[in-house]
Amino acid sequence: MYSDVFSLTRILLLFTLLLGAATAARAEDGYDLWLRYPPLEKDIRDQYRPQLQRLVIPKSEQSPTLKAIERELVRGVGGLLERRPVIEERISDDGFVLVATPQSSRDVRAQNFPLKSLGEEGYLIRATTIRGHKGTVVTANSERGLLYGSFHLLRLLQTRSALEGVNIETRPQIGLRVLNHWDNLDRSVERGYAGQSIWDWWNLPDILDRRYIDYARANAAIGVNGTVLNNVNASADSLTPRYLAKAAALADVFRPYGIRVYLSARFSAPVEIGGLDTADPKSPAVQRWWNEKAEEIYRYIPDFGGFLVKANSEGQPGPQDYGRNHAEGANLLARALKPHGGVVMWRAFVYQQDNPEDRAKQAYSDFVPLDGQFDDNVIVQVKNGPIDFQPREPFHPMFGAMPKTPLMMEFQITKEYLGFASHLAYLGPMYEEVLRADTFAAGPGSTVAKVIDGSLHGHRLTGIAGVANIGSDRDWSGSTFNQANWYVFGRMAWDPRLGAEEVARDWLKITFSDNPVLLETGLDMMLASRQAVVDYMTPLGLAHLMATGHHYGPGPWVSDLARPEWNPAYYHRADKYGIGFDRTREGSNAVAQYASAVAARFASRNDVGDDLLLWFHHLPWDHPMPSGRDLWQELVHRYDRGVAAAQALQNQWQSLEPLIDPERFDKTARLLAVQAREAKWWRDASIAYFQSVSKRELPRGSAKPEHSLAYYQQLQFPWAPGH
Ligand code: GCW
Repeated sequence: MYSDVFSLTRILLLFTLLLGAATAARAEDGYDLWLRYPPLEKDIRDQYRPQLQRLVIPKSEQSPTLKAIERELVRGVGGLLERRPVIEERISDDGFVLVATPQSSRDVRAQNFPLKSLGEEGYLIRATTIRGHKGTVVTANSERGLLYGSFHLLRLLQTRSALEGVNIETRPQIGLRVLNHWDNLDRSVERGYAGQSIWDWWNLPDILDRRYIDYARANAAIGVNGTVLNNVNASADSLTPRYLAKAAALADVFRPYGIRVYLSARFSAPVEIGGLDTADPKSPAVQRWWNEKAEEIYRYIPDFGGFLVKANSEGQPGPQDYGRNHAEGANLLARALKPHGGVVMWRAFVYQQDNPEDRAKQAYSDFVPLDGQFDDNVIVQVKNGPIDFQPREPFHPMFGAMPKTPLMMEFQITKEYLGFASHLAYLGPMYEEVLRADTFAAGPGSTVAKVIDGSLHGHRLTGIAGVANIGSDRDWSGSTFNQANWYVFGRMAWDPRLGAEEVARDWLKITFSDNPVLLETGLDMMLASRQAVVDYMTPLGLAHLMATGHHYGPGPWVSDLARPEWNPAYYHRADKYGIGFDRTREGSNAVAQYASAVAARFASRNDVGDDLLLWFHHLPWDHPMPSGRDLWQELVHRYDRGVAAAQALQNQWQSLEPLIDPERFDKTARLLAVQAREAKWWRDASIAYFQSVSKRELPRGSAKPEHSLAYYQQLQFPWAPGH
């Protein structure tokens, strides 16, 4: 079966290659992501051409990865330089690119490159002279390393970086770099705003869409090495033989690209598809069921990565249904996977119905006491902030607080709370803000990045997940700029110390061009965009003010839902006197979940900073702000500032029209118009509401909301996507 699928894949690849030739002539519809290889500017092409004339990739017949590398380099170099490199067996002249491990090439062996520290996935790209010939070597300890190195080489060309004297050594700082698809078996995508699921579950495994290969290429190019195919709100059917065969077909396509497949496992699967009457982790029958299930899965997918589990969260089943804790639940699955080398990614996104404790505190309360009780192939997956992917949250207090347990980061790439696919919000600055946040867990410098790359507490199992923004839309992510969020996730997963700006610059060059005006304006737009969204939706540390359920648009007035923490009013606590959630000792004392230096800063009105002020403090409307305004005026000011920023994005983009192809220009322009309109809607509705509570006059110069509060309150969006 194995080799069959491989030959199928091969046919598919050939097909892709043929189609690829046609793509070049096609309009710029965004399909190519960062795998765009249109001809570079002539002077740059002329510089590169002599350096990239021949490709030397010693390979064995069986290696699909090396074939993928060769195809990509031929396509990439051929496209960018408008000249196909010749394929050679051995270095014969100057201008070679040698892609080989020390095992596959005597020339590489002879150079004695320092590969030890590069691990299984790192690589080295170096300008060198071999037997008198000048060229470039891409080398690594494994073919996967060569794959990543080859994509990096292409990136050097795409960003017009010099090859002369090039000397790059890099390895990923985080082991598991995975996308989480919240994709359902009916092809709907929870919180998906870019069409349907790209997984055509119904027609798998017989029909293999060519998108699967392009998906794998795009991910390999940024170093993503795993994908969880199905929604964490999982159907147990994903674990039935019928669906395992489908997942296996995808795993076969992804394997040459270094991408492993994982599945979300429903905790109650032994009952639902196993015919048992319990899913209790202490039941021997349940344990046996999971052990056998794991064996079965590995028969389909020999390199299966493992399970992602959402348990006892928002109605999902879990160990607590049987009086067991999260560690007991996670270990049940971990023990089934252990003999096969799989891991369990156990989510910490939990909050309980009827638990009166501040929602921001509940995950910590549930998990931190379990530190040290998880098996060694369990990694706990923690969202970046303690509530839920809000435009801005403080870092999650669990980071740094469980030294004996590997913790992985969960970012959301899809913009559930940041304007869906239509708003431009480059998430690089948000990821950077979280990764660089100092937990002080082991003194100053204990950044979140160091927690998740394992260096702070000496963990070898490390990971980072991004909830994908990928769908069946032609441009994959619903807009060109949304692609940048997938891109920056991958780049920062490889190196969490990278800056958002640096990645944005690369992305702009690859996606559009290296025109200096375009770069400057594009960077400005991208770097300002997330703060703009914060300002017009949830300024000053406010959170969760979105409308109910679908989370589209403002709903700060909502206060009548069954569970308190579903209500925006629970989060902002605005009344006649003031606004904000008191999380100091006088309030919920959530600050105490942070290391003392951080707790002291968050607990201080003066030191916490404007960005998180109302997250941690309930303050009177006339509280004086550093700007000289009072809190009410500052709030209105932030909303105004957000609207102005959204308008600025629109104007800046207009100025780029001559520099951008019509198709991508036009779609982006239309989306930016939507954003500007919706920013104003957010601002007007929020101010109308907060004014009805605060009874304060609008500051001078600040426009009255366009409509009455009642108008905004009656708007309904029953068909909003992703819900
Ligand atoms: O952000 C919330 C979403 C839910 C999601 C949940 C989670 C998959 O609104 O749609 O469910 O978080 O992360 O589990």
